[in-house]
Amino acid sequence: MSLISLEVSEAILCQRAAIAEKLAAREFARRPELEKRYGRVGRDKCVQDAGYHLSYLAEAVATDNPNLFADYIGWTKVMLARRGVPTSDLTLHLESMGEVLNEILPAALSLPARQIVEQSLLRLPDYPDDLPSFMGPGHPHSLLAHQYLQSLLRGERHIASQLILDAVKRGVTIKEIYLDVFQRTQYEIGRLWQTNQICVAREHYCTAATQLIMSQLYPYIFTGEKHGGTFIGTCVAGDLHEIGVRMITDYFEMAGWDTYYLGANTPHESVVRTVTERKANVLGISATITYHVHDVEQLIRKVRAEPTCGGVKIIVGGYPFNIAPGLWRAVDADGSSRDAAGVVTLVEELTGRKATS
Ligand code: B12
Repeated sequence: MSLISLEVSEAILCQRAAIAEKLAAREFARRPELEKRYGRVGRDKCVQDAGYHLSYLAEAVATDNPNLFADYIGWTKVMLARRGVPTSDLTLHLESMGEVLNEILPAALSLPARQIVEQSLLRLPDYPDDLPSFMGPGHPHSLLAHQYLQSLLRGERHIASQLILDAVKRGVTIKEIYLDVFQRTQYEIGRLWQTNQICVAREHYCTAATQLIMSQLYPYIFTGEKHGGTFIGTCVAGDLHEIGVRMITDYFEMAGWDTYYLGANTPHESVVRTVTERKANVLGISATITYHVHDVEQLIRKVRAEPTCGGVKIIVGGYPFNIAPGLWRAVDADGSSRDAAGVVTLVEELTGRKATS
């Protein structure tokens, strides 16, 4: 991350509240019908959303990665379109954002940020306003995944659990269940929420059920021979998406590693202490929300600065690292893998330790 990019990013974050307020005021002044359509609550929501947009922008600027913001704007377009908000409102929002950045930040700092906003504005008409399903019939175990998802959506987690346990008895591997069923259905649940077809409570139910069913598979996971390496898996502080790194940790366990899974939102100091205490060989850090990428970078800096963590290899992953494939280098990690399937090979290359199974 270059010094100027970090300076611009920090300037956006320091002034985020002021920029968001001014932005909402400008939009509502320019389009008086917005007040009628959305009212006071809508206006407060607009300020809040503007704050989120600026956090994503700051991250794209800090990492010199305009795609992080562009991807987010594509996501926002779908989110809004499926809730009846026309794309013209988003266009106005981005135009106003460019202007307000120009007015609040010094010219040298606002320019790189405005360029990123303008690029997204130009691409906005090409972004789709809906998302295709993740559940097409051509995928491995698509029938099982479909039945699993439908059971969860009906609120029948006992049936979902039975489907999985029966599949394992038939010889479907844990790795297949993880990626072809759990990961795919979680992505689909996210799509259903994003496109306004299920509410957040249903997503919570499905996610909690999948975590429960993953635990039921543990007798199949903690079985193999160990080679003595230790892996720690954690979400970065602030990030609540824990299933991805839990899967990664379980893949390590199945490959012969001793694993230590910390779950969601772990404070940085605790991660550093745990790496020292467990004498970890590899630390895996997960971030799903793009505006947590700088937290990943800070955590890595803290681990690398601690002499008692010397020698630990650090790998990163999660949504932002998948949409921006070189991003792991910008946070000073040793590598990344887009999913659990590639992680063991990656770590064999980094550490020379071969999987035991
Ligand atoms: C469940 C869920 C939640 C739950 C998480 C609960 C829990 N206990 O985990 C809750 C409700 C807390 C949540 C909250 C939010 N969420 Co959410 N969530 C999801 C959902 C539906 C599933 C996540 C999941 O379980 N995925 C399954 C796992 C297996 O996949 P994965 O995480 O990609 O992991 C794989 C790879 O990425 C990689 N990987 C991951 N980590 C690591 C680490 C290493 C070291 C390596 C090598 C690889 C690696 O390997 C993994 C295994 O193959 C996703 C949809 C999606 N597409 O993922 C949305 C999603 C991620 N959430 C989203 C959003 C917007 C949010 C919120 C901001 C919503 C809000 N306004 O409050 C908050 C943010 C909270 C926070 N501070 O973190 C958006 C993000 C969109 C974007 N463009 O950024 C998504 C994509 C939904 C959507 N389609 O709109 N969410």
